[in-house]
Amino acid sequence: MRLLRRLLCAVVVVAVIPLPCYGEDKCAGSPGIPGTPGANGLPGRDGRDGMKGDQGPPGPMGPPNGLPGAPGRDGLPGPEGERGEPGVKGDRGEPGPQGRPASLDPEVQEVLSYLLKKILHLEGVLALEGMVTKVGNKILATNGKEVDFETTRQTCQNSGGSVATPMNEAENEAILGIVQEKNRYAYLGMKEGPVPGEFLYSDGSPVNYTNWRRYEPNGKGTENCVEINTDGGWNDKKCNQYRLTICEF
Ligand SMILES: [Ca+2]
Repeated sequence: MRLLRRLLCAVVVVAVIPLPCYGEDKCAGSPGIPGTPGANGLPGRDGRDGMKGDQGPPGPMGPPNGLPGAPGRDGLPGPEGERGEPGVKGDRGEPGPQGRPASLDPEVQEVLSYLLKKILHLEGVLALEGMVTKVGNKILATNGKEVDFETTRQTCQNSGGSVATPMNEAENEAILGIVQEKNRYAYLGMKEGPVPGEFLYSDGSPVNYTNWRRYEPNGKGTENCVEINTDGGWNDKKCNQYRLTICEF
């Protein structure tokens, strides 16, 4: 009987799981064969309600003879339209109360004084940079370009000035300074009048300061403009030559 049990034990161990047996009298137990499943129990109680699901896709369009739905909500504002035509000009307003003359208004005088000071500073800076030459109340400036007399006149006028016109020796020297620096002759702001040899300022009045070179003017009506040379002397010259533009302000 003991032999039979030992044999059975060995068979089960080899057949199922190699559990250690180590030749003991009692062998460790091995798992049995699973039993057959039991019959289904009764249905459980209903669970609690789940969470609300997502909104479903829109349904298919209804038949064409259905009633129109309610109007939708307003859309987003559209882009800005084009500017409209200007309106009709309004009537002129009543004139305001009369102010004080500028000469008596201390505020105006203060502003003028401030501006004058600023302008003098700017003139000083421009002179320091060699961009203008100050002589008396005049400011002389050149753009470095050489053009004929008419272009010189227009250029100076467009800049708010006029062609440099020496009215005395100091002004002639100041113009000469620019002429020598650029080493170019320049036209002066005067032209020959109807009488040959008589030269006039741009306002038609006769020239009353001159610095003619020796034997000049000699054009006798054929050289209607005046140039200043690099020695400071004047020469009557045709007006279509290219000369350095020097304006005065
Ligand atoms: Ca001449």
